[in-house]
Amino acid sequence: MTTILLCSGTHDLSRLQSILQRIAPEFDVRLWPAPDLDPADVGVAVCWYPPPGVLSGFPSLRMISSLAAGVDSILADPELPDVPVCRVIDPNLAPGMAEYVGWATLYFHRRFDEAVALHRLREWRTPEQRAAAQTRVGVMGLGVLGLAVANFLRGLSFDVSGWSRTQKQGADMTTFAGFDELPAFLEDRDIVVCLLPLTPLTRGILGESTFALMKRGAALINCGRGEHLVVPDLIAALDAGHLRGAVLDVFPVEPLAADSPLWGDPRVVVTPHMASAARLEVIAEQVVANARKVFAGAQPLNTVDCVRGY
Ligand code: NDP
Ligand code: OXD
Repeated sequence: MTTILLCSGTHDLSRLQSILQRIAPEFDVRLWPAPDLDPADVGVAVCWYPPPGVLSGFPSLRMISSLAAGVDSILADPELPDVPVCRVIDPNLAPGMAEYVGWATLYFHRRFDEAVALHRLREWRTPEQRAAAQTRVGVMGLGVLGLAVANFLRGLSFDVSGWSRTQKQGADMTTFAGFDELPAFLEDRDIVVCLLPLTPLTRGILGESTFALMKRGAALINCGRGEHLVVPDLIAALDAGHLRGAVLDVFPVEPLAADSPLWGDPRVVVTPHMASAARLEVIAEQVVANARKVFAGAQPLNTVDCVRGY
């Protein structure tokens, strides 16, 4: 019997194991590490932060699946086997992300950050208010999530533009592409949202040089990956008054370390990687559908380009 191996160095995947066992009895579903497992039986690996090198130990592997939208933790493995790598696209992920970014955008646009600071001081003063159409939001990454977020914000009347790697035709909003157009994209944005995948080109993109391109008083929302952000550069930009504040959902090490300066910084909102998540049932259904395809000789769905990194 072919084994589907669930492999994470950071998360307990036993609930996903139960669902997979129930819906795909033709597979043996195991949790890594499984010392009694014959490595040659493993045909599919479902991963979230797999320890580097582990996947290269399975000679019959036919497919690797992320259990989420992002695949960065899989592609980071220097010994990654040369098999298709897939991701999960839960149709509810984009609406969830739109809610989260919608909230964070309103937080800055309606100046709740200022209102909360005034509350702490017991000071009754109305922060400046303006119409949504006067607040310019820039969305970095116009993929499944970035486009959904951009459209949601446009529905709230914000002035939205987007930035991606390749040119977008017919996006019905102003778009920019590539690093050459990053300055023009950023220069007038009041709020910048990062929904990029983590790749060699995007690692550290939220750092000093990008902040220098942002207008004074702009705010940052990062829902991509923690490694997009250079924390000391953010703190320096906040201290200099260049950036106004940040809502951060993702961190290079999660949970965020207890001694991180971000916890106590009143200009920063820290949330525990909660912006949006695929449901276990959807993950299980998509993994099984893809595993069945692969063993029937067909191409799996939602594969990523391992060279491009997303
Ligand atoms: P997609 O792969 O659908 O889209 C990625 C977008 O980023 C594309 O528009 C792509 O451009 C753009 N992009 C990639 N590289 C570059 C670059 N070098 N310069 C400019 N643009 C670039 O990803 P999703 O929308 O599905 O997800 C994005 C990320 O969101 C995930 O990788 C994950 O890290 C994060 N995420 C976070 C969650 C959370 O709860 N915080 C939940 C789910 C995902 P192009 O269109 O030209 O290819
Ligand atoms: C994802 C995530 O990549 O939850 O789906 O971060």
